[in-house]
This record gives sequence, C-alpha cells and structure tokens, in this order.
Amino acid sequence: MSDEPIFVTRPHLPPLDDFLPYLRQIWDSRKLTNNGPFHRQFEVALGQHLGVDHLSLFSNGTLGLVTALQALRVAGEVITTPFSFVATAHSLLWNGLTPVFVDIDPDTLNIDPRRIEAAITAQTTAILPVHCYGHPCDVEAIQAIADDYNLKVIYDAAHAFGVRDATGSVLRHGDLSVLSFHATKVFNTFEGGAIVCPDLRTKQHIDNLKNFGFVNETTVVAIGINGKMNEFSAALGLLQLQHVDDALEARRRIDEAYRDLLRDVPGIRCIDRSGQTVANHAYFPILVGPACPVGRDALYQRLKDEGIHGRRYFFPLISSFPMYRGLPSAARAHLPVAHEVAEQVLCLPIYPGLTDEQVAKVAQVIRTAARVSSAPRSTVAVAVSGPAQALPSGPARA
Ligand code: T4K
Repeated sequence: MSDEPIFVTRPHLPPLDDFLPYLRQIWDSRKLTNNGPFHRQFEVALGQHLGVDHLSLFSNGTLGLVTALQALRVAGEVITTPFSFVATAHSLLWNGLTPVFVDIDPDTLNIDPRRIEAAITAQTTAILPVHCYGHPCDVEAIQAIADDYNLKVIYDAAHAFGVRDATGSVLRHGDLSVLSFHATKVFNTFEGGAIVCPDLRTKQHIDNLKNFGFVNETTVVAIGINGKMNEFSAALGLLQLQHVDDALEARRRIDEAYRDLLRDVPGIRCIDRSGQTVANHAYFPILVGPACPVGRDALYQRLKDEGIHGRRYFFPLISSFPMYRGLPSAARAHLPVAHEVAEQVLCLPIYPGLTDEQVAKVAQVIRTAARVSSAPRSTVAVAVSGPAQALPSGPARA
C-alpha cells in the first residue's frame, strides 16, 4: 500500500483533457467573467440538476451568505448554531448582526428546533440554520417557528449539494439556501457557491447585489458587492455535473464500508442519516464517546501518526472564538450538547478515489487504538475505481 498521506478530502476533478476545450473557448472569446456564456449555461444546468427553479451563482459560499442576509434586509439578532464552520457566524458579523447561539440536537447535530423559541427576542429577525455535514435540518419545525414569529430563514446549505428529502431538494426550504462549491466540497468549481431563491424577482435582486448593485451600465440600485463566479469556475461546474452522480455513489460506498468496519468498536458512534431520502455523504463524522478506550484527540493523533489526516470539524465551536465568546448565548452552560459533540467529533477521510485499502487502513488504526480485535466482523469492498460487481449497489439512499 502507498504511504502517501490520506487527507480528510481530496477535490474531485474531471480528466484534464475534458477541460481543455472549455479553456480554449475562454481563451478564444476573452470572456473571463461578468455573466459570460459558461456562467449562464451552468446556472441553468445546475438548477435542473438540483431540482430548483432559481439560483444565482457566487464566487464562494461565504459571499453568498453575506449577500443572502443583505438581500433579505436582516437586522438585529439572528439565531444560529455554534456547531458549524466559522463562515456561518462571520457572515452575520459582516452584516453588523448579532448571532444568538442555540444548542444542537444530539442526534442530527443540527440546531435543535425545540430550543429556538426560548432564544427569540424583540430584536430577532431571522434564523440561520446549517444542514451540518449535509444532514437536513428539521425544516418543518423551523418553518413553523419562523411563521409564528415572522422570521426569515436562511439555510447555510454549504454541505447540502444534491441532498433530497421526501419532498424533493432540501434546498427549497426557507427563504434562501446558500451552497458552497469550495474545493473541499462534494461538488467543486475550484471555489464557488450559489444562492437558491424562491422566485425570479429575488434572483434578479441577488444578481444585482453580487454585481456591485448595477442593473445596467449606468444605474446602481443597491450597495452591492463583487460576488460573481468567473468563467473558469462556471466551465468546470458544467463539466463536473457530468461526474457528480458517480462521485456521490463512490462516497456512499465508503460511508457504508466505514459503518460496517466500525460497528463493533466500543464508544464510536457513526451519525444516523434518517430523514434524508438521498444523502451526499459529504463528511464521515464519528463521535468518540467515553466508552471508547481511546479519547478523541489521542485517536486523531494516532491516525495522524499513520499518515491519516482526519479533521475535528467543528472544534472549537464558533461560540468559543474570541469575537463570539463574550456573547451571552456563547456561554458553555447554554450549549452543553454542542460542547460535548465538539469534544468528541472526528471526520474521517471520505472522497471518490479513496481506495478500499485506505478505508480499511483508517478503520484498522481506529480498531487497534480502541483495542478491538484486528478482524472486522465483515469486510466490504469499497474499490471506488475498481470493478463494480464486487460492490454494494443501489442509489445513494440513507
Ligand atoms: N458554511 C459552512 C457550513 C461551511 O462548511 C463553509 C466552508 C462555508 C459556509 C463557507 O463556504 P466557502 O466560502 O468556503 O465556499 C475547509 C474549507 O476551506 C471550507 O470551504 C469548508 N467550509 C470547511 C469545512 O473546510 P479548511 O481550513 O479545513 O480547509 P483545508 O485547506 O485545511 O482543506 C482540508 C483538506 O482538504 C486538506 O487537508 C487537503 C484537502 N484539500 C484542500 C484544498 C483547499 C485539497 O486536497 N486540495 C485543496 O485545494 O476549511
């Protein structure tokens, strides 16, 4: 087996030769950005792929979040989760908003809707939940609260590309949903993002906002920003759409293999994905509980010593960072579940191209560290580039 380091993820890219004709077109046309032909094609193709009617492409997910909050004129306090990537809350500070952290559900690791109501004040105008690791939030409960209190709901859907629940794309919920196509995501355009909008009018407003507020050559109608996706990213996105289903299927098999290989390790919990009709297997988080003979940080280090670079997403909690820790809602006593999870979580490597040997190696290091017999109960082949007949088949269902 190769001794190359195994990272938590590796960007999925199409064959370079397939991308060269797109580059040639960009070179020939000299159209590099500002709503070029690839941008227009990709926007349409992506909407069709995701099953949403209106979306606006962005240069990254963070600018998408910042702009979504601007577009809905969110003010005052916004209820959000502390268990996310720091960009979620930073988008609030960039808009002069006050984050109000609410604890998470111990099963889904998403914001706990049962705790939202108690956090609402006269200043609350919106909820910013995150479909963490691509697991859908309890969208119905969140919407019911938003309706009762007249709050906007903006989903940070950075992890939720392609995720579907019983009613269709999870991206159709709330007032807006924001995707990320960063290199580390299940679907990447090098860097990129998108805002999913409920109607054309909102999309047009957001299109203006991401282009400095221009509506034509001489008219500026809003304090916009530069959030536009360039032609290179849009062209890559178009090409990536041809490969994304295979990539998600490869991830599904790895997810299934980890679950099988880690099933009998004491104190290790894999997160249940019930509620998703179609999952995207964006991350493979495990929780290393007290019943595990090795602690989370020791396990993280043991893996690292073996060249396996898992990540403790999302430790520390956002509420622990200096710019947030003074907020009343950031108090540890207020967020017991989030703290416990952040201290136990470890995301294992998962990406198309991770071989069955590598998956087995990751599981074996964990089993050895936890002093479980080296022979797993059963073995699942996960050769994502190997012969399909040896592998579990079927659609990417949770
Ligand atoms: N909301 C949520 C919930 C998010 O998770 C994120 C981003 C956002 C909003 C903001 O969306 P963007 O503005 O990014 O579109 C990474 C990503 O930079 C970040 O996009 C992502 N979330 C976050 C969860 O993870 P780091 O600092 O952990 O990335 P980094 O560079 O350490 O990469 C992790 C591993 O991936 C590396 O060890 C190797 C591999 N890698 C990474 C890159 C960038 C590659 O093989 N090639 C690459 O080009 O934050």
